[in-house]
Amino acid sequence: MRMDLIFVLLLALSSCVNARIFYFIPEHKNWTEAQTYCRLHRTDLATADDQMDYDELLKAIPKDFTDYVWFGLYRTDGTAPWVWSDQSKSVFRSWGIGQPNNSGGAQFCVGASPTGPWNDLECTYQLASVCYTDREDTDGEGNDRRYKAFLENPPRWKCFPGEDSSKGE
Ligand SMILES: *[C@@H]1O[C@H](CO)[C@@H](O)[C@H](O)[C@H]1NC(C)=O
Ligand SMILES: *[C@@H]1O[C@H](CO)[C@@H](O)[C@H](O)[C@H]1NC(C)=O
Ligand SMILES: [Ca+2]
Repeated sequence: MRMDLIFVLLLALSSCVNARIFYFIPEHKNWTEAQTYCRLHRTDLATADDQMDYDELLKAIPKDFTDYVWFGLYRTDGTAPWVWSDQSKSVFRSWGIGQPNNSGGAQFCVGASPTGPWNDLECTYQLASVCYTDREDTDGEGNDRRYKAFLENPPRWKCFPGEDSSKGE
């Protein structure tokens, strides 16, 4: 195989790795308490890089659960940008229709509906939450990660769950 092609393949593999394991925390906490808990027991409140990552996050929520859950997105006031608890640069967003609406002027933390859409909420709400750990922390072997493959018809990249030959960083 040509070297440049191998390079492209490796890049694609690493960009497709699901680097996180998500954990549902059922105890109701305000956003700050949830953040403290996640930083103490896991890595941080959950970050999602893309839809596939977010789908994994949602899978951590029990099937019968219907309330919003806290994850890592928040802002410090009504005009500040939305940022992630772990300082991730992720631009992935999943706002529900009409959200964020900063209803009442103090909705600086984001709740994820178990069906996917986000709503900005008061950080004082007591909700369940989702934490994450870096997969590398628990699985140095690179097993059970996603891999990306090029499909020819139609030509496209597609991510698959399963074994991944790259070790990731
Ligand atoms: C803001 O969104 C909430 C939740 O969806 C909704 O109940 C509320 O009516 C909205 N408030 C305003 C002012 O649009
Ligand atoms: C969360 O709860 C703690 C402990 O009761 C409190 O000190 C803190 O101010 C609360 N934070 C928010 C954002 O509600
Ligand atoms: Ca709202």
